[in-house]
Amino acid sequence: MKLAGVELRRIGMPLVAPFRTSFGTETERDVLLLRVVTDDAEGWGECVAMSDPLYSPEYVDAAADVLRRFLIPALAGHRSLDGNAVGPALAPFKGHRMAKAALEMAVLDAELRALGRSFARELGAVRDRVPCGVSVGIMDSIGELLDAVGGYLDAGYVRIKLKIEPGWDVEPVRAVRERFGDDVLLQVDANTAYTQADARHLARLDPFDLLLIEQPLDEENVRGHAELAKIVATPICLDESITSARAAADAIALGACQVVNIKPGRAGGYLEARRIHDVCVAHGVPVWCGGMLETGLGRAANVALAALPGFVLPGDTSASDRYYRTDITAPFVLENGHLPVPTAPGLGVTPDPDRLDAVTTGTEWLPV
Ligand code: OSB
Ligand code: MG
Repeated sequence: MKLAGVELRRIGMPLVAPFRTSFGTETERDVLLLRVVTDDAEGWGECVAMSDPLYSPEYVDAAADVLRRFLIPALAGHRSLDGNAVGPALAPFKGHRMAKAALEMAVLDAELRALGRSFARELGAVRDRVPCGVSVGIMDSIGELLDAVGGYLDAGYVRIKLKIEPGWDVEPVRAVRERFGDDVLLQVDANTAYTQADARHLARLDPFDLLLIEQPLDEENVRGHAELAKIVATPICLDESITSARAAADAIALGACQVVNIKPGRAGGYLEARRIHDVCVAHGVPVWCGGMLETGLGRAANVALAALPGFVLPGDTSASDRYYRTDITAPFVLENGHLPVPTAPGLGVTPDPDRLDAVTTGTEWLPV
């Protein structure tokens, strides 16, 4: 394929309810979409960077800037562009993995649409539907939390993840266990809100039989997680720290994680996400697919990834209506706690033009 140009499109998607984590509260998802145009086909990419650099160093304005100034121009001269060629072409530029991932996703989508092959088939999916969990934000009260969790369990979600932070950890976990019982698959996510000095406190979660505790410590404190794992019996799962297959290999070798959350955006793309999966499978480390409040585009690709054999735990691949009243694609709807893996070429979904226009806050055409 030869690249003709890329459209950057910024959209604002109001969330059905505010989503509070230890790093902030989100009420509207500010998303950068990419539409790559080649001589063969068009493809869509979704950048998972958030408005502010609070989860990761990336943020939407920076992603748009690095794409415009460096990443898209780097693909300009390429005579035989395909998904596999994007990573090496962008490798000279340090970091900016979410921006790179979005561009690779869009090129891969164009390539696969041209070939008539799905993301699932390309990545190596072995399932046609995936079990889904849901990530539940920090609430103002335990009562509100129990109402939210009850609603998600009624909707069929097979696993609950509670966001935690100092002051909102043992009590909400205890309350959910007391109300909904010991059979609910339950885990927590701290988004780096604790330090190693909190080890004894985090061990107080052990009696609640959690599947895992996700990223309690700073992204760069991999060794700290290995130390924590000696004190806390609940399995440690890393999210923010796992920025590549190499980072996964190092964290596993150090004993810093017993489980890995795989997010393609954080790792620079779906192809690197698959390599993380492969490293984890080779080490017997279970993985699950994380989420970044994606629209139907990113969700389609995540669901395809989650259908790979090493994804043995339910992911944060929730249905469209957990996030948005109206998605930009045909909505993903939960069926018995599962989402179907798209089978049509490429992502298998396309944005609805009217819906897209209704949420667009800006577009920019970048010819190459
Ligand atoms: O840490 O997993 C996280 C959302 C935004 C940024 C980071 C995280 C999350 C979630 C929600 O937990 C996952 C989802 O439902 O998309
Ligand atoms: Mg997380």
